[in-house]
Amino acid sequence: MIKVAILGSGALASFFAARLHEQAEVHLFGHWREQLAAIREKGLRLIETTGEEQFIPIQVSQLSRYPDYFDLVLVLVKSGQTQLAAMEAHLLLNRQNPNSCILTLQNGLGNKETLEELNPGRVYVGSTTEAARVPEPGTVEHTGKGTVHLPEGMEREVVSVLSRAGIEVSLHSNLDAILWTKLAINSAINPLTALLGMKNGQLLREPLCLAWMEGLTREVERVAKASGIELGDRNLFDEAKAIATRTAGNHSSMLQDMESGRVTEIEAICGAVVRYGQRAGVPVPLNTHMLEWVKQAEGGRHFSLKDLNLPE
Ligand code: KPL
Repeated sequence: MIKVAILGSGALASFFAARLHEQAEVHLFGHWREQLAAIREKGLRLIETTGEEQFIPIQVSQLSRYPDYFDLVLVLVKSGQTQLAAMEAHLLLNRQNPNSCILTLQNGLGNKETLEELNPGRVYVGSTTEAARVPEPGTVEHTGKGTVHLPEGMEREVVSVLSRAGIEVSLHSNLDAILWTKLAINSAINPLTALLGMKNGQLLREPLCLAWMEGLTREVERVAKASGIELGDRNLFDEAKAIATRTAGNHSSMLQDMESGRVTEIEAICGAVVRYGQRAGVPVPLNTHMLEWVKQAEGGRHFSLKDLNLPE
């Protein structure tokens, strides 16, 4: 049985642990004490999209007990914790197995590079549209069925274990297009929902929010093209609206972070657009505003629609 370490203890980490536990020897390594204590005590309560529930025994483990042990390290920590995850993955990965690898499915850009500094040649980056939330410690609710997008060269055993676990996997020759599309969707949905306390679908009913979503995605499109990313005929604004429609009732991950008082992933999302924009010489005023405002909101400032006038 393939040995899988999952780094993270939030919604997606818990969801993937629950899905994989029958197909792999799964260990969860995280830092969210209440969540880990609840899982240790009673198992993880999984609520499916159908409302069905079950308790799943998940092994919550300590890093020092499993050096050089795992064939796959799945990284699902918030992007601000990737540096720490790189060290943890370095410790846990079984380097005797030439096929052992690290897979990040985190939001934003830049995580692969951070993980690779300590683990060169072992890191794959993918993307997922699975959606989940933790309504209370010890419980994970699957709020939207999605896909795991992986590069074509991904280790076969990893593709196979995900598929056997009932997760839809899609392989891509041009994963960059997927990653930049997800970046555009995240930049269009996450900061607005986090600032305004809105569910994803509410954005579509506010003309001002739609104008922001259009402007934010157009900036990502321009930066991607200037950075040599082949987006084909994808319209990133349409993709963002489609995801907001499909996940209308959900709180975005950034709104969930804001509600729980956690640092958000704004640096890996709008921050990444700003950094790539500077490198490519493309101005991105809207992503720059969102980056600044979400940081202010993390510091306690409250926003409403009237604070979000579009810059000239
Ligand atoms: O990935 C997301 C998130 O909440 O982080 C979606 C659902 C796509 C919204 O941007």
